[in-house]
Amino acid sequence: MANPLFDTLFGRYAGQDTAFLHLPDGRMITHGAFLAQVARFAHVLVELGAQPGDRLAVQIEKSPEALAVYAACVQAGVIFLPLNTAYTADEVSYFVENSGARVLICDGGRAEALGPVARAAGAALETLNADGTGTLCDKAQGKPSAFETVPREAGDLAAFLYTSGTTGRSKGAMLTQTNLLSNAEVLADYWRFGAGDVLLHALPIFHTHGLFVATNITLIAGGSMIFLPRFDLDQIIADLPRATAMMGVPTFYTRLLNDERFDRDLVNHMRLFVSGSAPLLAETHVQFEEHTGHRILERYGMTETNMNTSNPYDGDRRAGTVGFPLPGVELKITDANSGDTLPDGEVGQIEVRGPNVFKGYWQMPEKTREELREDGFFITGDLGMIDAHGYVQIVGRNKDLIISGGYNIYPKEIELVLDEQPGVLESAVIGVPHPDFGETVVGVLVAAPGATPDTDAIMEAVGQSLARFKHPRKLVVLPELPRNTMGKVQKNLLRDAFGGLFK
Ligand code: MLC
Ligand code: AMP
Repeated sequence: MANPLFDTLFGRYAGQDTAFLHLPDGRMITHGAFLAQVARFAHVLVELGAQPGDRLAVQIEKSPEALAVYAACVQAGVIFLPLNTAYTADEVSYFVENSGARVLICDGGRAEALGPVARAAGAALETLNADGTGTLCDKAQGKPSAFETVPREAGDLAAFLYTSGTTGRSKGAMLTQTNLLSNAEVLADYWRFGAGDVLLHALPIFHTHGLFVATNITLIAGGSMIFLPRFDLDQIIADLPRATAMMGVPTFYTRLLNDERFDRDLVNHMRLFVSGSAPLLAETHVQFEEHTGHRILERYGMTETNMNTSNPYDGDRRAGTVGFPLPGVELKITDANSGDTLPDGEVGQIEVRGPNVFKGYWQMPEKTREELREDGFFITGDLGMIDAHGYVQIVGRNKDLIISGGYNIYPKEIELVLDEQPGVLESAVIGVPHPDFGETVVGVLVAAPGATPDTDAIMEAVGQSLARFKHPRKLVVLPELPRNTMGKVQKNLLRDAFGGLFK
């Protein structure tokens, strides 16, 4: 095949009038119409000077056109780099600079703030608004509705997804065509997706879950999606009757369970509910089944690896587990010090290998070597075990990471900002249980000698540089941080002390 990812996901639909996207305003976009838009965008990318292998960064609202930009990149051989819409200009600046992006596409409302970012990085700036207007669409008008697909090898890069690290610096995970394609093929089969499926899609499309898992699977299977701009309870309740499947983070399911309109009758016809990106509490799993008769299918993945494990479609979907390694994926539990494989039942670090595992971190060979072994096993940073029935259980993390509503937050990044604030000697950022987001952020500050930190001013400063979802929901001031004999901050003690704040 000339361009395996494009040909398999998109190219085969050219000219077909089958349903692809159902939109909240009642419009339906066919596969053929979508493909024509993709081709027009691909012509614009070429006009903007984007060559195969160049990076194109986007910070745009979810829309059919936004999805078409992803497909246009695949068709033109350009590496797609989606960014969370909540990121501040400071944050976007790092990603554009670090990736050496040739083009940055943003919402019109952000063009003024991001203009200097694009200029400083030598990137072309275009706009694409939530309603499909903007300079990108202006330029696409009148372009041909067919584009000669740029040939790509299976091992060529298709996307960069940035993921933060324990040092606070984000790393660009390089994903190949094979990484994406192999995983979509396996999952569509494992979860029995078919042309009759209508996926209720309320996830953002700048992360693995909404972009690759949900979208690529639907495309492989020939199904369609109810494509919602965001998770809105009223809209979800209204659309569930015409869906067959839904994918979400645990917050989706706890919010649904808290709504009295969400009952057995509403979802009797549904084929599948999938949860991932964060731990689904066993009690949510049980409550969901009692309430609806459906067992949520929980799976486990990462930006670097796509999906690794899944509970079975037909067999027993067990609460508190993430199921079995997917076909083609090897998973082992190892001792963090020796790297030796541990027997079933023992807790250790989770390592995975397979065609789903990324190629490495962009321009960070040392980081890549630390996490991706020479034999192809990737050290996930998650701690887990394989139980007596072969199910994988995740029991914790070997990395200092908070997952709030499915978004990853690295404490170090926030601590670096807090430490710089006037009156602050040092800080520690922890995750504590939260009824809606699963976990949320608490910042613990120690005052500089004789100073009283102004927490309101500090929150304002944090808001300047960090996305809203990373902001501490509470700042507390302590005389000192608990440390062990090695001088390491004992975050577990802080979590014990403040774990009840949001209960
Ligand atoms: C929004 N806010 C969040 C937040 N989302 N704060 C913390 N954590 C989050 N996840 C902020 C808002 O800016 C707002 O700020 C306030 O919290 C309340 O907003 P809301 O209206 O209640 O939030 P909402 O817009 O409904 O968003 C919540 C959400 C969303 C859970 C629907 O965060 C979401 O779609 N999450 C999915 C993330 C995801 O796709 N992860 C997959 C990663 S891929 P204010 O100013 O109003 O207080 C991956 C690999 C894998 O991990 O395995 O899949
Ligand atoms: P990300 O960096 O956004 O790709 O997040 C990946 C991380 O999310 C994993 O390393 C896990 O810690 C976590 N994760 C994903 N799915 C699950 C799950 N089903 N249960 C527990 N944690 C999960």
